[in-house]
Amino acid sequence: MGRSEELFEQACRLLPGGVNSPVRAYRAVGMAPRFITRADGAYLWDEDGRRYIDYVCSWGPMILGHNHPVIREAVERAVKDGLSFGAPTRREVEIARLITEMVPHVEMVRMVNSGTEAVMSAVRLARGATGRDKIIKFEGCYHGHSDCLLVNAGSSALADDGRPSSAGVPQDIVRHTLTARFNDLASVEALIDAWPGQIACVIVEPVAANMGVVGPAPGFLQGLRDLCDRSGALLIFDEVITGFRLAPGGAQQYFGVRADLVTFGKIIGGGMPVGAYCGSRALMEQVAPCGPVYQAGTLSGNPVAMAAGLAQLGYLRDHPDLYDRLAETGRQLADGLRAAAKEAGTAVTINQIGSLLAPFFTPDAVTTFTDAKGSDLGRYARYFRGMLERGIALAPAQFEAMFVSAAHGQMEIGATLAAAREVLRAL
Ligand code: KE4
Repeated sequence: MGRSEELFEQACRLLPGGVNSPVRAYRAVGMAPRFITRADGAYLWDEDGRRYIDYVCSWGPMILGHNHPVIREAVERAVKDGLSFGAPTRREVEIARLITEMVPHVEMVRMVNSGTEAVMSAVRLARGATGRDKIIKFEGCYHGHSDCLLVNAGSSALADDGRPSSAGVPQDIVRHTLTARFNDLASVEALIDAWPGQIACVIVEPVAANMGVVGPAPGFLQGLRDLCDRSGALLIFDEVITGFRLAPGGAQQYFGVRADLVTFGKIIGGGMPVGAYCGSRALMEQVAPCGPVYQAGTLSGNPVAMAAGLAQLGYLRDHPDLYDRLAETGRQLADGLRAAAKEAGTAVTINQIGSLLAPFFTPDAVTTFTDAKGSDLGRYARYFRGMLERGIALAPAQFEAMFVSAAHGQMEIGATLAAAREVLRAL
């Protein structure tokens, strides 16, 4: 038994499922998770000293690669001045200014500690600002684990029958959460027509990255914008994954569609626990202490976390050419995986947008959550295990994404595709 297995046995006695977040337990891929000791660039090392090329990238934050000196040095400097003050600091002003400079249509920012908190707060603000209770989300989209969003959620909170995706969420809470189908504007319009004047917001992952990766059909996002404008609902882009990943200005810039509220996480913390929700001054000034929508947090805007986030966002602002390089690496990976699958005679559909991609074991196009669910999940699990054995760490579940970082170079892409050719043949 390896050291990861030994640790996992101990962990299962102390932590639910042996982990602090369900997907890390590797249940979807039928093996004990690797316990990681350190990371650098595109690589992870586990407790048994094995090295992996990492395509989880901490589920998105590590867009520059692990242990980037610009971020590490910023954190080392910040730590020397103390960890937390519970008082406003200069860095919170600086990162808020930077976000408003990089992200279109954003005038004000509130920092929180996770994507879940950002989305929960943005939905509360939408309800407070409109005086309406109903919200529309999309089946297969995941927006963190706050009660009203654990309905038909994707990724590790999977459930797809309109009931809460979790025990402990009262039906009375989720009755205000209506579910439409991603890439199906008619399903949204039907809900808006069924509840005239009652929809507070439509919340969407502009690129659905919790059902694997599924991009918006042409016109879908603009269609949501138009439906919101016509109905008085607010459009919330949950950019916890796409924010600062698709472009410096995120999905609003990448797709040219304006959201009323935008939520961030992951990349804006540079690896530290940070989330944020942002929007116009008119909306954001309805948040306490200047408005009636309450939200608070002991460690929100934590100085060390802000230092990491500022360093990473500042680097992304100063190196906009990085996005073309990340997209090119994504394309190279996607094309290489398609070629490997063809050579192996294995039916695989690869969806790729910028530095986000996902394989689906199906011969068919995957443009909806139904399509994604129709792919061969068992084959994905075998593919995952084969790649892990060859030193490639992928998302340990089909309904997740592969994340590419600036540290993934030609050597890493070549090694990944070589491993994929072997594994796909053996499938
Ligand atoms: P956190 O609370 O995990 O920081 O963010 C929640 C969240 C919100 N919105 C979107 C679009 C997200 O993808 C997430 C979290 N993503 C998952 C990956 N599917 C995080 C990994 C995990 O749950 O351990």
